[in-house]
Amino acid sequence: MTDRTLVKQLAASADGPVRVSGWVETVRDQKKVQFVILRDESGSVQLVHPRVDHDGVTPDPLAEQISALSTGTFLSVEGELKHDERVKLGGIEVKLASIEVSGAPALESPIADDTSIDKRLDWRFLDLRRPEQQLIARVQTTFEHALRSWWVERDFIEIHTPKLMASASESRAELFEVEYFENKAYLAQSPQFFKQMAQPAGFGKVFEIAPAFRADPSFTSRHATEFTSVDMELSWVDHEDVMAIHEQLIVAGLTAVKEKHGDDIRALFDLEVVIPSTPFPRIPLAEAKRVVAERGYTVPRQDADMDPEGERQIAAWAKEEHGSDFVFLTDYDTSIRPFYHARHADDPQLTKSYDLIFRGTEISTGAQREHRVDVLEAQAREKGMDPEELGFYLDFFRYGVPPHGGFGMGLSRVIMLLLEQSSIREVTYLFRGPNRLLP
Ligand code: AMO
Repeated sequence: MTDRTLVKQLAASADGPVRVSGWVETVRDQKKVQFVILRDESGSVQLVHPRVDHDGVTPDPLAEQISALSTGTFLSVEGELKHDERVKLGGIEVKLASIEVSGAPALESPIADDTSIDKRLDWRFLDLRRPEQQLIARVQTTFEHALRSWWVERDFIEIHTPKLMASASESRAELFEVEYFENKAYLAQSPQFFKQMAQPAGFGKVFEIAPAFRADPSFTSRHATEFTSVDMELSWVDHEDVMAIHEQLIVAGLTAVKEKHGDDIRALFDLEVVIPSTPFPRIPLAEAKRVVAERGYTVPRQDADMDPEGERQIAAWAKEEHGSDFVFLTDYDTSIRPFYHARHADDPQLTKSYDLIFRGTEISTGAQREHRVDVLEAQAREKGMDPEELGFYLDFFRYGVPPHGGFGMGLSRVIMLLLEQSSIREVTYLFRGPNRLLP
């Protein structure tokens, strides 16, 4: 087991004995020669066995073993690596000496590339074997790692806040309630309260990448009931500072993805990763609605957030006017923002908050927070929230607290939009929705 060579290492390896391990993609069982395409996590390679039994007399147990191989079976094989330009698949092949089958021979796969997404999700472990899916998972790893590195290099502290909570973390809507011994608990909709707690705790700058839960019954391409939330919160900033950091993080993430996977993304998805220039365009929500109206689309409720078509229209505007795939919508009305958002001193009807739109879909919300406890309490009351229930949170602001702000960003949404996938179902390792708890 120890001397396994990855398929991607074979090209640079010398001709001679090798062991490769992976799963069977295809078997071509010809009269004189047999071919197996073996795939591992790094690529695929051709295995070859010139039959010795084609005279119908000489015994050839290896040929029999190959004939019996089913697609999807995991194998470890030994053989002779040979570089040969004539081999289409990478100019190399492995002449088989022995095959060791792992586990039971694979049953026939119930899915194919063109199977519906729902059925593919039923068989997600098979669906994930596709090279496109493996690349999506690698892109996410790289993007997440680049953000984490950016933060760690700048002295941020990584926190892990509890996902079992005694109260709602965003609003009473979309809240999962669970039995908790004699009491009730709620699944965290966001790390909001506890990432803010790190500010009076004196941590200065924190981040978290963790699950968040929303009892959202919708079946859109961008909603899940459990998703990975990428969060940041830091002291001594306003919403403008948060936006400036946010765009730097996006640039860092996309630069890393382009460097590491640009060629593979081009080959598999026919896409170019574009590194956005900064600053991203910024436009107040009210003005954005006017721009969208001028483009011929009226957002149905003027007192509400942008609807999906409005988001697409303002993204088209940002692309045409500023050449940008990203746009910040700013200055949301207090009526459509949570109680903890800070408001403008000169226009208390507007919050110091923003949404970040990427290619026509919201990926993030950020804001400066209200840190004056009397104002915060009044804003909570105004939103019909019970200051009693929020007591633990309001206490964070009673014993000294710096001004602070941050954002939350949906990881799957970023990856979906980056790789132009049709749904977050395609890019989430295991999707959770109103009717999906398995696998
Ligand atoms: P918000 O509720 O806008 O803000 O959520 C932040 C981001 O999380 C993602 N998101 C979702 N992704 C998939 N499925 C869902 N059901 C879902 N809901 C949200 C989106 C969204 O932009 N506490 C604030 C953030 C902050 O101010 O720091 C919050 O949770 O990409």
